[in-house]
Amino acid sequence: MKLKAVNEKALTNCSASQQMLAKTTREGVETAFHRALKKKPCPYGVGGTCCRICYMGPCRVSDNAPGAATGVCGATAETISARNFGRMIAAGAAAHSDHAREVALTFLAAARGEAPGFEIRDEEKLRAVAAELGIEAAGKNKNRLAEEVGLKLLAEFGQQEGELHFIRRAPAKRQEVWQRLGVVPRGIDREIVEMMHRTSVGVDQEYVHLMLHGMRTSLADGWGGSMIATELQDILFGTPVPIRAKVNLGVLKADQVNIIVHGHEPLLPELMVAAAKDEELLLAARGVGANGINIAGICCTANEILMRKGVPVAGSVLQQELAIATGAVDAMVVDVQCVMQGLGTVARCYHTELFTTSSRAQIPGAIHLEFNHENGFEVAREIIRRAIANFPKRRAVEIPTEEVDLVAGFSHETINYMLGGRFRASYRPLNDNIINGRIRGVAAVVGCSNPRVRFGDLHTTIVRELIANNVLVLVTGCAAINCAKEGLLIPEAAELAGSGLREVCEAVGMPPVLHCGSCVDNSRLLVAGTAIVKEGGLGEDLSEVPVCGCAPEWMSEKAICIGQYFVTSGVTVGFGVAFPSTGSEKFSDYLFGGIKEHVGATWFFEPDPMAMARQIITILDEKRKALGIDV
Ligand code: CUV
Ligand code: SF4
Repeated sequence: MKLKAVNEKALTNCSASQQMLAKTTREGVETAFHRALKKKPCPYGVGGTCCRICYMGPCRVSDNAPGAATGVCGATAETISARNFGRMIAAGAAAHSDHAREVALTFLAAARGEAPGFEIRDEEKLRAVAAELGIEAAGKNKNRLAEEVGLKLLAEFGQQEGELHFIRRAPAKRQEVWQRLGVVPRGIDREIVEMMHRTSVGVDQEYVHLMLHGMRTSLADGWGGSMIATELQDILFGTPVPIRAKVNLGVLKADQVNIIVHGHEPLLPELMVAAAKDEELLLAARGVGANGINIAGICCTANEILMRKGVPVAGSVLQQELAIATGAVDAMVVDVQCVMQGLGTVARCYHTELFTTSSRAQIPGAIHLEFNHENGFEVAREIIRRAIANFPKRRAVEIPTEEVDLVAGFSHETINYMLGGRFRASYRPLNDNIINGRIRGVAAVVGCSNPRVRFGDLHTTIVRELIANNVLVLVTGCAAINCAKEGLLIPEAAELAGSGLREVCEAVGMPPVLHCGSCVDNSRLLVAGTAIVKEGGLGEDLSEVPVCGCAPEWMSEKAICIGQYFVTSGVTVGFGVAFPSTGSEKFSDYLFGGIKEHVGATWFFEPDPMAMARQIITILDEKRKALGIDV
């Protein structure tokens, strides 16, 4: 395909990606960046007021278009945008929670000895979670106990009545807010199903009422599905501790068999990392002239195995096609979520073999080798064998040299231990530093990247501004990877911080930007925020603590669900790019304002990164003032 020249520098701040964009353009290989330039978003859809839920329509409505104020059924812009928003929350919750379900099933199989290659690694965390769930641990070995924990958490998916267990982790005051609003989730699947029902034609048509259920569904993710995924993965693979690694396309090696693992569930990737050390496979690799087997990650799969194993990260979501374009990827292994169909086409332009591995996802042009917990090791070895056989077929190889150091592994447990020091793990020092003003507050910068905005630039611009103003930054997902590529995730980055934050970072030896993991690990941020509240001195609820969240380059429905569970938990959240309520003034007024009366926090929309950073700082300062600690 002949492609029009693109301005690589305008598309991203990442030089390795710029280089690959020039290469793909030259070679006529279309990527998401090229397609985004050709396709403009639908003006109704972008504001959330395109309704496709029945065939009296589809209807596109607008607050201010004469004659287009309602759909055929009479639905108003606020109803339509709230319904669409609710469905985005449901889809996001479904994605995270179905990931969690798969992990729970593998966890259970591992406990029963039915999942070769998997075992219960973090017994300490297992015992802590069991105690929380009220499971009697005395006299039980770890597998027996894990079986009970697995069964108990698995039951929360299909639970019809009652409350999800981890809701009780939240500050007492926050739980009262949820009780009062009637938004405590009963069962994970139930809330998602009810959201789909309520938003089908002719059911719930009052936007605030719809959003109350949106809140309940989001909580079923944040304090349900996502939290279950994080906790069980920690027990199964180990709770992350600080670890050094490398990031960007330069982690691909010209002289090694390169295999990229991409997607979300760390199950098969964990086995692949282990299998890549197999002597027999290494010998086979040498047989085709390769000096080793190099596994690297993309997207949240990358974050998972980075956090626990220090596996190098090739890039974030918008680099999936660009990685293949290096010509040096012998196999790419994907499972679920954020995997572009375009990979199939790009892979065909090079020698890369693309493998789909989940029973839930296939892509035209990919080889489907299904993973389940019984055959995991064989699938891992088979893929590596095929990647080795593929190695001699490389052509048009050009690997960017960018390969940057980072430190990851900041679980809640790590933060507790690291800040508390050797003698007593605690959040006290963090709280004290917030109270004395060395740290102004804590901001979470999370979420995807989106070719509609300059890739990576928004994340890093915001983060630089925040740390310069003494805001401690926690990152997850693709935002974390993009910040790592700019060298913001090493202790030396403390030089870029304001004097207060810098002092704290240097005393502890930590970076000013802490990588807390994948998207499901945003649940770690809820736990960390709660630990700050419980430590004392900064209010009694998450809505009082100087914390704020943002996803400036978001694109996924999952991001909306995450944003909503933060807001429902009392943390104000800013999004960039565009916002799917702006087609309705009423619904926007609620999300950006009225919702505060319900949960003590709001959404805000701000596409400009510097303005976003300033907005976050303003919010933190307001919280400080309310607490009487403004300095
Ligand atoms: Ni789950 S959801 S693009 S990989 S952060 Fe990355 Fe993170 Fe968004 Fe997807
Ligand atoms: Fe149109 Fe109403 Fe049907 Fe939506 S539900 S497509 S607004 S008629």
